[in-house]
Amino acid sequence: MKTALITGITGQDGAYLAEFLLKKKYIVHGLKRRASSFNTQRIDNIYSDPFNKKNRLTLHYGDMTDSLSLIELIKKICPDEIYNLAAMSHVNVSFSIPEYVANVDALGTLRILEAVRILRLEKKIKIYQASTSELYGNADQIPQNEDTPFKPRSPYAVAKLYSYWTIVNYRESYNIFACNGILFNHESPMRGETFVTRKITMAIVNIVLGKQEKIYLGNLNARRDWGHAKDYVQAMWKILQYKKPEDWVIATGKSYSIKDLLTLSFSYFKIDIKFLGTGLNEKAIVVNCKNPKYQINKNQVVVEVKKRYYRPSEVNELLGDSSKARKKLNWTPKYQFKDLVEEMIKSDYNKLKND
Ligand code: NAP
Ligand code: G4F
Repeated sequence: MKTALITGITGQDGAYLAEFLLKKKYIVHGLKRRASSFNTQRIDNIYSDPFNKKNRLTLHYGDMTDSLSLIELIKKICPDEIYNLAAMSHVNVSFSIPEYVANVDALGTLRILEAVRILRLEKKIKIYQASTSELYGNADQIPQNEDTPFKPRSPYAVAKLYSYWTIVNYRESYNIFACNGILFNHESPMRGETFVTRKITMAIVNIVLGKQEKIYLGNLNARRDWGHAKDYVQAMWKILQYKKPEDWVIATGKSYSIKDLLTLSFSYFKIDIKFLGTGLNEKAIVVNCKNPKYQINKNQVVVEVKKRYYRPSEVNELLGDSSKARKKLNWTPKYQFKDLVEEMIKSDYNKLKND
């Protein structure tokens, strides 16, 4: 039985990855930070009593800003694999708390690598680092692959760039099996509620349920390569099973705009929308609602743009070329964009209809 440590186990990816590894018969340890209210909802379905002898999932308090807890934990567990997923992962929020983001998203990775080195576990532990397509910023090259130069555009992306190169440096300097997964956006019903996909699926459900009139958004013209988190955690595992440590782009190879996402999401409820205006004056109105069950009026404004959701510097388009992973890891995403959006809407509908 292999043992894995997942930092960020309470997040979207951590929850899917823990479930995936438990199915592969791993013993799974997760680092969770202390919060004043429960932060383990995403893993409730796989959590069992720690005193149950068959239990293979254990949570430990710790924090990416606290070297001592990381060293102590890695020493105690001595895992075969570490998946470093913990991060302050919201790009827009990173402009408000850049120093904290550097501490967690950049130095946090250094702390993990140093813990492994100090404990002389370089030969035993493989490390996966949650790198990101945000590293590319407004890249000159579309699509982006492992050779595309990085041009980070936010404190989040700059911190992740530090982590990216620290992983490469420790691999080259100390021969640690350390890899970057450069993952493009991936979503799911467990996506955080302030990321644009989930913000939109929840708001549209609330609009058709008559609980909300419209949704306020930022840049509607940004494009992202959206995949399903379930497909992407499988790639993380495959990256650590490959014969040598390398860096990998994981993406679907298709990009859509925020407007595409809105149009598709409304169409799930048989509502047609139309966009009017530009920039901060852009909005979407209903042109047709084919389902009489919903109290939606023709010409109702359902989307408005607000400056507060614009970023000081935006990444306009991300589109990934994951040919390397498809060829060498035999990884291909199973989910199509439409299926992903439908799954998120259905899940939100079931959650919100009785609220
Ligand atoms: P997420 O849902 O925001 O989860 C982040 C996790 O990190 C949560 O468990 C969070 O704990 C934990 N965390 C934050 N600060 C911490 C700290 N100081 N100490 C310990 N734990 C801390 O993010 P995700 O979508 O699962 O993404 C996982 C990783 O992949 C992140 O590093 C993200 O930057 C990266 N990434 C994500 C995507 C994507 O599209 N999802 C794409 C590329 C890369 P709480 O639950 O207590 O908040
Ligand atoms: O959903 P988002 O906040 O995700 P973003 O910024 O692409 O970052 C996510 O993916 C990265 C991988 O590329 C991860 F590294 C990162 O951790 C995170 O998971 O925004 C997507 C796009 C942006 O262009 C944003 O400007 O949607 C645009 N947008 C427009 N209105 C909005 C909104 N984003 C948010 N969150 N909220 C809005 O109201």
